[in-house]
Amino acid sequence: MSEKPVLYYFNGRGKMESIRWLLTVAEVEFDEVLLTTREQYEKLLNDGALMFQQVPLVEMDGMKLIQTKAILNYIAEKYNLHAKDPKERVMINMYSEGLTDLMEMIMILPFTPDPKPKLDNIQSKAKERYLPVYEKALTGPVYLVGGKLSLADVLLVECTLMLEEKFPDILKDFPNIKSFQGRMTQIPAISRFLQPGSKRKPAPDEKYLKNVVEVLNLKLPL
Ligand SMILES: N[C@@H](CCC(=O)N[C@@H](CS)C(=O)NCC(=O)O)C(=O)O
Repeated sequence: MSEKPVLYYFNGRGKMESIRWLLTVAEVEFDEVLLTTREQYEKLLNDGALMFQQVPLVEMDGMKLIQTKAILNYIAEKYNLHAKDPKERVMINMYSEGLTDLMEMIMILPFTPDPKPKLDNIQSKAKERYLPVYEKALTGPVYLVGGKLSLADVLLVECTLMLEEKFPDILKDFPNIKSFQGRMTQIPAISRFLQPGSKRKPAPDEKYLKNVVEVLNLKLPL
């Protein structure tokens, strides 16, 4: 098995993108196997690599890791991006879950027949339910939990950039989050990740959608 983690996923963001972000912030180099054909996916299934017949799959430390949250937690624990005690851990997990809920709403948009009402719903949920929580948590502190960089911070910067792609002004009433985003994007590893040519994936397009549908044999709408 390779020394570097190997990420098996589509050539797009989806559920793997947060894992790419976290490895990047941990300054861990990784390789990717991009799934472009049904045959590649069937091979993984036939080899027994996918415990629940789903990707993301990350080969790392001699293990075949699946389930996005489990993978994120493993990487965060290993690279000192998680908590130092159970109370901090539960806070990091609570903040992280909120962000993954919000990002999943955005993630499934391209697979939805009529995205406009969904988009409006995401915007109001983001403004009224989610962003106020992070705005308040960042009144004073530099990081969300425990005075140090954690998984929750990495997901927050990813999520804010994703939101701004859809709603460019969305952070205008959230100055603490905006300055947090400014600080985070100056971290050298993140700044490199945001440059063209990095392993960061672009927002989903028709080609990505078609690829996922073919590889997974999906019946749309989901
Ligand atoms: N709870 C899992 C869900 C993974 C998941 O839904 N993966 C999709 C691709 S993003 C998949 O492999 N779907 C195929 C299937 O469920 O048969 C996780 O978070 O990793």
